[in-house]
Amino acid sequence: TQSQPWWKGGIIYQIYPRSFMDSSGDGVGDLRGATSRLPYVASLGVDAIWLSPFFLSPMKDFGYDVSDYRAVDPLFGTMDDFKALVTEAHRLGLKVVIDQVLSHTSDQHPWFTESRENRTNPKADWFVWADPKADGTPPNNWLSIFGGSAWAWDTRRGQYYLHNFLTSQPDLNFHNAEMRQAQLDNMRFWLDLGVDGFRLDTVNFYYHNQSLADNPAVPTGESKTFVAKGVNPYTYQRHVNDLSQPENIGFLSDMRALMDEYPETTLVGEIGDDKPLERMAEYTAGDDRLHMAYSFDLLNDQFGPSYIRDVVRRYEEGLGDGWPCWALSNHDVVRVVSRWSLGHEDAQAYPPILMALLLSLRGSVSIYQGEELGLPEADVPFESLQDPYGISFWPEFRGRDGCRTPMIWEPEALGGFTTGLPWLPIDEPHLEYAVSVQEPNVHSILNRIRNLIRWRQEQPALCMGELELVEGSGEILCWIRRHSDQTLVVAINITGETQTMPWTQPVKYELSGHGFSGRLADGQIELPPYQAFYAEL
Ligand code: TEU
Repeated sequence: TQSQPWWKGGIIYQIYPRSFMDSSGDGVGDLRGATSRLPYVASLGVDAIWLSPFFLSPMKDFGYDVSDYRAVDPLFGTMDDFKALVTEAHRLGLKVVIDQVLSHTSDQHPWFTESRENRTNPKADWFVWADPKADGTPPNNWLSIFGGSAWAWDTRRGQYYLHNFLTSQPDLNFHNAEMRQAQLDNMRFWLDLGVDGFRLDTVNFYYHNQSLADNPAVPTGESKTFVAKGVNPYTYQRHVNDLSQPENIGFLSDMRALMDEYPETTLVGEIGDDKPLERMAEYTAGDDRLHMAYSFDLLNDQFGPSYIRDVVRRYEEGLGDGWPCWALSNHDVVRVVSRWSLGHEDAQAYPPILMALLLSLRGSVSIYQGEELGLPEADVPFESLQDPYGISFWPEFRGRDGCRTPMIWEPEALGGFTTGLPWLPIDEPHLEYAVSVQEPNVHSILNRIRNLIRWRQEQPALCMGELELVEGSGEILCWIRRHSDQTLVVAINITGETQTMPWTQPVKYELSGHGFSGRLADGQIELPPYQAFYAEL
């Protein structure tokens, strides 16, 4: 097998530290807790972990509002706890990717405290400040992703500041070179501590258009796509001038130059954009930008064979030499088995076939904690909501707490997650999915998925091969993956009915060991509900 960097085709397991494992009994997960569960993560056969933010933060957006880029929040532990986590991960053969929320800070960050003081201080230009219009209203029509104007009034400076998310997340001004250097220095701090990569939060939001021109409206007729379940229903403008400015590419190159000083490291950018694929291709082109672009195309509400086939086709045609990182779940969206549900799926069989789909795509893969257990979305009542995004938009949009409830280790009231009062309620229907319940059962979702991951890691064509769509496959998702050491065909049935498709090409042999029961007979691939078929060509 040709040697490839670990991240290319690698599998990353996302840990949301607040909800993974609590070692201190305060009801909030922490780094020591996470470290204690790393052997479990390693047992899944994944290559790396991605840790959502654990930095000092007032936690208005649960860590995506950073007030010190180089400090561990006491809620999560100490710097020594972080070092111990990295050591243990590396001992277990796991790479460590951490979040970097460089686009905005918390309003409690000392940079912002200084910047808002007056218009002449040394950090006056580190954030995006603008005068009101003549009538006192905000400088333009830009909207916050979390609702309302993207501008907040600051009385002391007598100016508005930009915030793409909460008002407590002021947007940094990337047109300021000193600030950019400070962020690169912050990244170097973590690289020197041995981290293997960064997940770059909202990487396309870094620069804004300095002309402060209004954003164009979404054409009527298209706006309904924004009202889909799970999406902020009040967004009615395209984000043209507040994100993805041409200058961004220069900063991607600066970050890449830094990473290139640290061999075997990676940058994966989160790119939520009006033109996602175009942006992903642009951001990962060549060897001097990002290594990977995190794909949102399987994180929305659309699903089903024809939608997924269309996504695969668009990526093959549009990504060029760029490299995607796929995910079906994360800490921002409804858990996939619920989001992609018609209401009658087989709760045992659906999660493994969705994992088979994810692991058959060309690219790297990110799995979200609990996805390997088949967890559905938790039902969090309004009184227990924590996410400000959900509190603002309830009930049209219920926010992100339903995918952030604690991991379930034991089938007990507190899920084996904590001994205290959990920060979000343990979802009772989740208890039967507990790790300790699934471990001893070879047919459990967890064991089927673990087996599948381990099997996939041994198929070079699935890890890094090219992809060619097979036409005429009906409701079956079918493609050929080709690598110098292996060519294989994969056929996947994510529906609840038996599906067949013609197959006339000769196969060398059918592959086994993946746990699925599709078969080839009489010139047809036959797939019972939620089954897959793999053969070497
Ligand atoms: O998410 C960015 C985010 O909200 C996108 O999913 C957004 O919906 C998309 O870009 C719109 O086009 C990240 C974090 O994952 C999230 O938890 C944070 O709240 C957010 O950034 C702000 O830091």
